[in-house]
Amino acid sequence: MPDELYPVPAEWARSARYDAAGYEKLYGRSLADPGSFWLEQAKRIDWIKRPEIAGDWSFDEADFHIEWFADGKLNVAANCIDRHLAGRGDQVAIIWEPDDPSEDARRFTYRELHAEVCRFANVLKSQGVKRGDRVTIYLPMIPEAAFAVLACARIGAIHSVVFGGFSPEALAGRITDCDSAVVVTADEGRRGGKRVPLKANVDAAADRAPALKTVIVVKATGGEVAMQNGRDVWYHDAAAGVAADCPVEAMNAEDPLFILYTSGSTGKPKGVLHSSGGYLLWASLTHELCFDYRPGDVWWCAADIGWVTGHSYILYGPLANGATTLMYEGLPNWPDASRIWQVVDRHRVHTVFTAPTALRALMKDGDAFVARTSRKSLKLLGTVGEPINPEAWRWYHEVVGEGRCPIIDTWWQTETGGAMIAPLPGATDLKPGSATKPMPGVDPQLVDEKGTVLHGATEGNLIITRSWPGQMRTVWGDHARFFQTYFTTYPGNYFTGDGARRDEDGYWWITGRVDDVINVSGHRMGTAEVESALVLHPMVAEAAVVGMPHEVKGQGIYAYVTLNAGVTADDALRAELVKWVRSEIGPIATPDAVQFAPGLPKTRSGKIMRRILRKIAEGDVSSLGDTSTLADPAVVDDLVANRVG
Ligand code: 6R9
Repeated sequence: MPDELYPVPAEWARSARYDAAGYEKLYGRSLADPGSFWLEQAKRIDWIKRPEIAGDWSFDEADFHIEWFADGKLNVAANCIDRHLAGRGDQVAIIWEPDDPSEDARRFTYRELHAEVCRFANVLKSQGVKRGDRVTIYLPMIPEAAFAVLACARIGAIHSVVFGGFSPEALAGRITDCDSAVVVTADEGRRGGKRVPLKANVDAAADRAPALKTVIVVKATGGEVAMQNGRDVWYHDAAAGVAADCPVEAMNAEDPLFILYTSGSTGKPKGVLHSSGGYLLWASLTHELCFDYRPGDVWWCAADIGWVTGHSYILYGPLANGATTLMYEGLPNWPDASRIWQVVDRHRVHTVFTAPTALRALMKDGDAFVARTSRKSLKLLGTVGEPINPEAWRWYHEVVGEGRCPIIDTWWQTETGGAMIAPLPGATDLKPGSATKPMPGVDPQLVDEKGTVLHGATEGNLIITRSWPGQMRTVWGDHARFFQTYFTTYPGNYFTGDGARRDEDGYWWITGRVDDVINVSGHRMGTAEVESALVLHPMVAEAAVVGMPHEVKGQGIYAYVTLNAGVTADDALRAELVKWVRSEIGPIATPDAVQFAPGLPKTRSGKIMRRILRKIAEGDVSSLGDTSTLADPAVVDDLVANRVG
């Protein structure tokens, strides 16, 4: 059966920067002559010193290095703010929509953003932050989150944003790993009418994070918090004494811009490190290509700043492009399932960029919540974070976009800095569920288990054969792990950890992770991370965690737990373990099912056979495959008999 095809709407074909031929030409040039192609692209950035070299890299072990525009100098914050002051200083840069819809939105022009960021930068400096220092940002989705991030970029400090949903334990680990002496937080966060005790979480984390010396606290809700003398500083007090102007630091293109921790297939989150020049170029270029952003458009990426999507597409990409970017404090379905579309109407949003999990949740609540809003301002819709099922795609297209807005499904990763495979609205005919075609400079290939490159329409593991400017540069503090994780499975290539299919039209379909990472509501969770949390519980002897299909989250977390001898397995303990994991990692790691397992299926060499555990969690017990290599095949019968759900 041929795939459903949604051709480029005539209006987009006419008006967009690139049509199909334009894209092919751009892509062809990017691969044929990368040196001159990327130096030309680099002109979209304001350089303090213009680079004369583009990419200089090798994925081979003997000569492993990745550099882009290494002789260039720039300041990322100046690119996102200062360079717009002359032409669009009075244009709104950030629209902030509060959690509570009865409150007024706030708007900051580029000129106001400049003053706010300078002030924040001066506060950081007054607290001793210098170029190269790490600053942990643990804030809700309030304007100060944007100011803090950009203030770091302005003075050359490296920010590490930690999602506000992470536990004190997870926060402490991230502060310690990058040796960050300063944390920026708020009294409390607000989401869906509920308060999140951010400052109290920092207090709890501080006991386990000896590196931490200073906590800068933004007053967001006015909630009661304990301030520790000599360590804690109210932001508004510190800001009262500083100037609203702060010179920019001239950074080398390869200087680090930020660290963002992400789950991998081993227990400890990796500090993904991004560069200044290459990253900014990638965020800005992909924002323009995928969303054909035009001056005056209101752009809304409905992610949280705590994830890479928020970094690249709420802040860096759109602001580098002089956009009006909307920041939303709350949840997509609060107070009800029409909130997103109400916000669209309230601010005349042109593009919404969100995750399939949010769409599936809204879809469940029914079309009436959408239909009661106008959405006339919308001209483009985007998705990111996980494969979008065609049903959700069609709902987004028909019900939300009333058939007129192309759906831009962007495949990428924390590691890639920005979109890697995605359609261009004026160039690419769409197929629901396919991320379609690669961005300029991106050369994806499929390989089999042995690393043999596969040709034509087929399925395999997804590798990227060459470097691109937005590629991560290292794992903070562990360069060997960077090489080991991404470049040893298929030597000479970057391994994404994803599986994919390429169809007869050369379209790419991402099929999901092929490693021990699961994707819960568009968020990455390492199964090993959840296992480590479970075995910390005094009653747990062993744990194995796998993904299971989940109607809204995409994947849910299914945990098999072996208890210590003599411990009684009951529902109270099950509930306690779920709570335990939430408090160890955070609500995003909440197990959806906990099965008590007297034994786990292991090979004679002691390796847990996850393939079998996955099948049982999926409910697919008729095809467990060969279990004869197990040390004790009988455990499988028990697991099947006591399956949860
Ligand atoms: C940006 C982001 C990365 C993993 C990635 C893949 C999955 C992201 C996707 C997608 C299918 C898409 N993923 N976008 N799968 N289609 N459009 O999500 O980064 O949190 O690091 O997750 O998410 O499995 O490997 P990150």
